[in-house]
Amino acid sequence: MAYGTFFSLASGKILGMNAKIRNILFAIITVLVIAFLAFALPRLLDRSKNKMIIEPDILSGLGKKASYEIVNMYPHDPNCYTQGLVYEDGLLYESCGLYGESRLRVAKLEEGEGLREISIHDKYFAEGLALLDDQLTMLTWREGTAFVYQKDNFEQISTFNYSTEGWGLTTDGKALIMSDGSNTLYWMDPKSGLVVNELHVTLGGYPMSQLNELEFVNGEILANVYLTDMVLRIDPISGEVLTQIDLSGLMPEANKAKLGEVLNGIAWDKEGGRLFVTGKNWDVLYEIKLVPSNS
Ligand SMILES: [Ca+2]
Repeated sequence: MAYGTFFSLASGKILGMNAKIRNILFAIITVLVIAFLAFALPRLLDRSKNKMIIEPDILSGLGKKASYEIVNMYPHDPNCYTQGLVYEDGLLYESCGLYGESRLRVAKLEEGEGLREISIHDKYFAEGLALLDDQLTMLTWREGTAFVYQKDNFEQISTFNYSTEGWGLTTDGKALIMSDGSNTLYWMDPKSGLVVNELHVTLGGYPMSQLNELEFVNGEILANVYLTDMVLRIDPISGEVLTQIDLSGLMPEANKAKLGEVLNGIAWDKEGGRLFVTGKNWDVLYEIKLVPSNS
């Protein structure tokens, strides 16, 4: 039986409608099917395609303590007081802090030279940065304002407010995850900034504070501990520190004498399985591999 015949018989019998109404109904359903095929289906397929990315697992098997091996070194803007660092498609997006010097920039990984840069108003101290759905969200330190920019042209789309200090920022692909210098991480709605969950980070039952720049890797969270060479691997459900990663030895000589020019900035290439780290005003950005450590 042809679909049209079936539709006519079924709708006529069940709904008891005349031919005109049936034709209108048929037209509406046809339009809805076409609309679904044109708009919804490609998005569903695209989502399933994104889910097909197999993120290389670089964290399992590390144990309680880990160290690193340098895989590659790339140039980094020594004038950038790095606060947020994100990698996507060969590009590094970075927020640089300090009052009067804050900037948002993007550079090719291999070149370090800025492809695009915008200055942030003098009254703001730029902080953490996250990339979600082609939008960059950038925190500010004590100003309680987050700025949302279009990834491609740095056009400002919106702002939202939050009540704590703003330190690090990353995303699990749905929510933004923020640090504020304490041992608490905040899951926030990316549009409103409303806190939807809080996680208290502990090591052996003790709070681990000074959590700074963040990166969501393999379903877990990596966090710089401010003023140290330590990166913590954090269980996003329990808040427990799974691994203490010692990155001492990466800081360039030129930065050692300057207070505050510490390790800060973690970025993850989830397709290539590459982990990048740098520091405030460092002239180098490292690709590193994490290795178990007994010391
Ligand atoms: Ca990051």
